[in-house]
Amino acid sequence: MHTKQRLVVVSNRLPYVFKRGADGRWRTEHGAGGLVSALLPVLRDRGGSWIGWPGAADTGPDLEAAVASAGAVAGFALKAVMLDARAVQDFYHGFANEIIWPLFHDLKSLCNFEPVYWRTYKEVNRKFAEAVFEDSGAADFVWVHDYHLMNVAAELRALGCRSKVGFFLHIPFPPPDIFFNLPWRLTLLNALLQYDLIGFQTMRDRRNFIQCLRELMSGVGIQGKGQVITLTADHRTVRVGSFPISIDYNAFLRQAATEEVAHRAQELHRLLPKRKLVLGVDRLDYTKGIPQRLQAFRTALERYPELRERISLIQVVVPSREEIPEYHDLKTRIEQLVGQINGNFMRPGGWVPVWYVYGSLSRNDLLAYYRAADIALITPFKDGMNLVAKEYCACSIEEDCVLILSEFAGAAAQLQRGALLVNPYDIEGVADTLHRAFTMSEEERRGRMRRLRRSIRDSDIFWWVDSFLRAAIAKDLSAFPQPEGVVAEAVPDYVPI
Ligand code: GDG
Repeated sequence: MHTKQRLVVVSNRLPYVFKRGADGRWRTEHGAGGLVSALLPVLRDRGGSWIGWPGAADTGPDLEAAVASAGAVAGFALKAVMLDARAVQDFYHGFANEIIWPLFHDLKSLCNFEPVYWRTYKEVNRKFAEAVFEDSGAADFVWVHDYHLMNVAAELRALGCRSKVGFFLHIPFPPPDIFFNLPWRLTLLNALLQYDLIGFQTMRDRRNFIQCLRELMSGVGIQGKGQVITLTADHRTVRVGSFPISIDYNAFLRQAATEEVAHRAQELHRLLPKRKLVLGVDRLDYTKGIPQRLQAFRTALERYPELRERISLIQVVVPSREEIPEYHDLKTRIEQLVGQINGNFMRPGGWVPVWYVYGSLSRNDLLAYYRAADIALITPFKDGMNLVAKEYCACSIEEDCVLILSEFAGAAAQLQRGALLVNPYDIEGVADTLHRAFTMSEEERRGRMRRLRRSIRDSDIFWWVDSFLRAAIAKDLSAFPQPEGVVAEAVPDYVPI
């Protein structure tokens, strides 16, 4: 994009959270997360706007005014797309979370292919497109985010929009045998091809997308190789790339080094003394593999008695979608397993094997857990990237700790040379890897963690924003290196016993 080309960011949620206070007035909170902190300076610098849903089904002119004044403070325009309760139900809870989320995470048995969800998805995407069209000119670059808004470019083209439009998918893209279950598969692929640039987290996601195109559509041409390639389909040229998202490494490092975080981390070691701390941090979600991780921890205690009293698992579960039966059942299952493990192994007045936290942590507390943990155990069945893995490494200032990571997290493609990769379904394999991490020499721990931190530092969130925006206009597509160590396919390096 030109140096000062206006940027229009479009995401399901605005970068601010709007809540009505007891006095009836709207309160505005800055949204957390790397994406928001990386894009705010770009928007302030180039000018532009952020379009999204303010997150409240309770609409009205006073909410629009609250959104506009939050934008005035932020230094760029904020524009709300208002959704009524039915749209939130059928588009957000329905199509996005009961169809695309499970399907794209390879869990098709959890999908509810309700036709009304698709109709509402199209309506809501049209509403977003209308807001973008009103707010942008042909010279602007429009950047649409994530699976809630895959149809926006198609709706924009139908309105006559000629801007360049890019799309980034934060979750995985499934292989053909999974994707083909979607009743609206062809329409959705055609809709994606209306973007000028499509970004995926990994080469694997990009390969899956291209295989779906090849198997469902005839005459898709592919030119180039490397991080960004060009597709020709139906007289359109579309760039497709893999851009592994990252974190604001320096901000995590700085905050982890504060007195406050160091003090809280020491406090954790004082409460759980003379043992190694293993950490899991996840939103309550069936893709995260939490019950299987607990089973692996139990298996490790059974197979390796020397770990007893010398290791504790801190499992933080952040509440999410609890009103949905699958999530409620998952929570019950996790709590049963924690109870069983503690019941079987706990010693009166002493060691607690699993320290379970159900709730959202403050950022300082989260960083204190990262700093205190000797081993991070991150075992999703499938994950677009997994930022917790990168944040853990950034906060591991002493560099004396181990990352155990699922081979099915997008982050594995970049971090496999420093992390211990595992198959999250292989309970005994994960247990053995936990033992390996526990007994690893200090030299190996430091060598691996240094390598991980270097790769994350060198390709942080600012690198990610810059490489996506450059890929939209670059003349020479061969000049897009992947972060250090990225491989097309991550493979575990443990040998099952
Ligand atoms: C998508 C994809 C992809 C977690 N617990 C607390 C807390 N967190 C923060 C972490 C981290 C974020 O939440 C979770 O990051 P994930 O990477 O797991 O991603 P999601 O936002 O769920 O979703 C994912 C990502 O998009 C980016 O493209 O990596 O694969 O699913 O930043 O720090 N923060 C606080 N308290 C907590 O208790 N303050």
